[in-house]
Amino acid sequence: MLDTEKSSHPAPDSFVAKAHVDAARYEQMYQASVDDPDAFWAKEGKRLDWIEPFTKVKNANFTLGEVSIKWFEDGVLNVAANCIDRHLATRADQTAIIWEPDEPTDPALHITYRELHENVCRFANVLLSQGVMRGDRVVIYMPMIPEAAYAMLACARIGAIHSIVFAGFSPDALANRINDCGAKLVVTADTAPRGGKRTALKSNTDAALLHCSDKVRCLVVKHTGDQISWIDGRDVDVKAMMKTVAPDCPPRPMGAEDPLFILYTSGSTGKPKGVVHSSGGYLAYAAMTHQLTFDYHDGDVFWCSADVGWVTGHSYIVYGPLANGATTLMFEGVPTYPDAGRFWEVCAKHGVNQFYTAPTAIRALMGQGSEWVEKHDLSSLRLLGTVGEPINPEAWEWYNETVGKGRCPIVDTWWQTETGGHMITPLPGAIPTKPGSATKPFFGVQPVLLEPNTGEVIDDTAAEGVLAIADSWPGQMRTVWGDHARFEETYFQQYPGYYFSGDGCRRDADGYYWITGRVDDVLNVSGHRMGTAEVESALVAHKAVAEAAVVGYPHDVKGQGIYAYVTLMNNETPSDELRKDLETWVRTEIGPIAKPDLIQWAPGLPKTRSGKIMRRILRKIAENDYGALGDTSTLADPSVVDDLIENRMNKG
Ligand code: 6R9
Repeated sequence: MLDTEKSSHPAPDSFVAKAHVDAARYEQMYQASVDDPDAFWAKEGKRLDWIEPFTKVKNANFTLGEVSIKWFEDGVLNVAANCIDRHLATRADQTAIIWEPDEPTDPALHITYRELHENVCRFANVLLSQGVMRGDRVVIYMPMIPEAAYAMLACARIGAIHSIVFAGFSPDALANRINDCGAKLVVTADTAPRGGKRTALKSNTDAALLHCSDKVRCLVVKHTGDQISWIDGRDVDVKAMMKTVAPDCPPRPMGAEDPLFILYTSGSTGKPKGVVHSSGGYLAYAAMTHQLTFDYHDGDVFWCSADVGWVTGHSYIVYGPLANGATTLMFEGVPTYPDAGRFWEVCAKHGVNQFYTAPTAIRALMGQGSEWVEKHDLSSLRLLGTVGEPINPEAWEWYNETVGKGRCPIVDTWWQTETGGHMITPLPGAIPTKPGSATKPFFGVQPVLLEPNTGEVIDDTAAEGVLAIADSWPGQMRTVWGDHARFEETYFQQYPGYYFSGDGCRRDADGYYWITGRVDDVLNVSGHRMGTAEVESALVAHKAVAEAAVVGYPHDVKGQGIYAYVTLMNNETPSDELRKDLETWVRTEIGPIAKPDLIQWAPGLPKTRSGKIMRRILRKIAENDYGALGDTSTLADPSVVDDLIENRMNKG
């Protein structure tokens, strides 16, 4: 076992010499950012081009009942113009997006800023022709293809609010999101190739739209040419139409606080929340974190392997990099297709300088052996990053040694859909890393550890508690779409005066932060967030199921696996067939990422006398940790616990 707290990895001197921020500058800038946030962010806000400059900087109130977050509120800008137009004078012929297709034998695309401009303008004109107006919502359900970025930026250009739904979600999940945000239009593609398989996006969209207003239009990108059904008057062939509309479309002036996008994410209760992000503050924060966390310099090739369906793809494939005039790589495929060397082949092929991925991918590839990495020339790599979940020291060491050859700093970035950008992360030239620690706060971020029960701030440097943030930062979410009360309840109620992250955290004697995982009923499966309540409600919607309780358990590759305890209806009998049926059922209700890894038949669930399921106990059983079951005396029927232990799924 490594003593990770003591294992400190400073960046090589040659890296520090060129870095945007070194140790002294980090200390000085961090202090300035918390001493006088208005002055600090007034300067950083000027990273963007403003149509009307802002005169106000920060205006935030975390008081329950009055929660309001505004940044640069009287400024006027356009996000697409910041990501494209302002670069045309100096870098029109520079590649903005490198697109790497699923099949390595298909040609990659290099899209210049000039081409990006024309494609986004044409896409925007298609949206306008379909009656999409400022403030309207557009749902994007797309493969990882350039048109996904065009669609996002086209919305931003005309002031429409996009909401991307990850292409792995089911028609039901898609319909719920279309309806929740009242989208006027859905952008999709015929099919999405991934790892040599195809997801039928158009037919999923057809199925979803059966549950939506018949006014919702459907723009279809014919990407693979696979056969699809077509409804005249509702469906529009985007590529064909892009050829007929004008190649220019003026960017619409937008208020800094106008919503840029909505992104649905899971919480501990209820249906997924529509997290709303702003235009000005979000973009300034995404741009700044992209430049400083990854130490991005002009001419570098940056690759974030996330999907644009997640916040990581929004901030670090599209908005952050493009606002900085970067070259950003977009990959359609998966790490293991056609073989476990694909990531490294792509890094070598395109001369990637900064590579950003999830611990689950690193673990999966580590399991395939180092020879897949060693086949490829990774000398272009200068920095590696991780996001989405805690990284275990073994995976960290492998990433560091085998991929980074010990010379690439690893930035372990802690942040959330809600935070818009990195919150706790090493700045690579400034902060020596420790395997498994997200290290120190980004500028303007004031983390505090709270005692979970009393909510008191823990002042000791070395401490453990729940992680909250004491003041606002520009990338913070502004509200839950259509439900501001839910925003306040979820993030500001339990610990008054703070933004509550939902994560547990330890701080070591050096002031480094170590995220220990969620303290609520949110699962993190392969870096994907999921509420236990969502999986449970999918299970109980099955006719054979009376009751279900879902918990996470440690999984070697996924970080957490989904463990479902299922109580069947009286007239049903457990069988392998039924188990398979339930797995398929959850896949169709939510999507493949929500499929339970283990289903245990539970004649009864441990409940308190008031009928509350004691998840703490179920978690311990799933973790194989019976010694720590704790007090079971408050259970209505303690004997159910013995039965559950007896019939546990992943024994040994
Ligand atoms: C960006 C993103 C957020 C949750 C978060 C935490 C976990 C993210 C992490 C991490 C440990 C890191 N998380 N980054 N845990 N170390 N570097 O992942 O957003 O999908 O909203 O998930 O992911 O539990 O609360 P999102």
